[in-house]
Amino acid sequence: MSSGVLVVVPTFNEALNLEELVGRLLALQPEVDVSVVDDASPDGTGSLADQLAARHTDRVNVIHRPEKGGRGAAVLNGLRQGIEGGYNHFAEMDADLSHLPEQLPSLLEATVRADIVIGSRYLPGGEITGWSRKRKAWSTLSNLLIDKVLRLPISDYTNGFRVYSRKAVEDLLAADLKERGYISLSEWAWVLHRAGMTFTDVPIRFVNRRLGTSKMSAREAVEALRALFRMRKRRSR
Ligand SMILES: Nc1nc2c(ncn2[C@@H]2O[C@H](COP(=O)(O)OP(=O)(O)OP(=O)(O)O)[C@@H](O)[C@H]2O)c(=O)[nH]1
Ligand SMILES: [Mg+2]
Repeated sequence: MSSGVLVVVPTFNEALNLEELVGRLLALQPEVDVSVVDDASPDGTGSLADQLAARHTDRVNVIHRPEKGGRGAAVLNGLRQGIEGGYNHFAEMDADLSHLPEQLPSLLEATVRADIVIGSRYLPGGEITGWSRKRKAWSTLSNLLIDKVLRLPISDYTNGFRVYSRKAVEDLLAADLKERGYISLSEWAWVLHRAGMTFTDVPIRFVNRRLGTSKMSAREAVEALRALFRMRKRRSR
């Protein structure tokens, strides 16, 4: 049984990024283990992940899901398995190297002051590199909109670079979660805040993906907006 840190990495078509990401994660101090959750990526990410797991049997694990089922649902799968594996802290991050593995230790250090540590692009010292002005504006706007509805003590609702305590993940797994896509990040923060969990955020540098393509689609964006209104309804009950 492990007592360390498990990093859950959701993947869909990330074959061009995964090997570098896993290599950089395995080089970190303190050591972390990695769980790749792949949704039957047509580009072979799943078999690449299997090869990495075979190379690092005790540190890399792969979960294969039969079809693309959303970033949030994939991460939840990895967290569930990690709880069974006995880990004490759980990180989640994107596979496309937008989240720098080398910044994970600063998130882990902050676990002394809160149950959930959020890597934030919007704190002083945080930054986004490589995004067009339009994309930055959209991200800022959606963050403001979500904050208007949820009003949580966090500065970045949509960045999937986070660390959770074991207790936070246990609460999450017991909660009535409705969302599966990117908006899960906001739903989880909301649910955990209601459960009395504490939050802190740490500035991070977000680097636009250089390889592979975005899975964020207009459909995901519309679904996220719908989800936000569902949460507003649930909040007023
Ligand atoms: N397992 C799984 N992973 C997913 C799914 N959708 C997205 N991902 C992964 O979630 C992470 C974030 O997705 P991205 O496509 O990078 O989304 P984004 O960061 O908003 O978009 P870009 O800035 O263009 O990269 C990546 O590691 C994706 O491979 C999904 O349905 N299932
Ligand atoms: Mg990305």
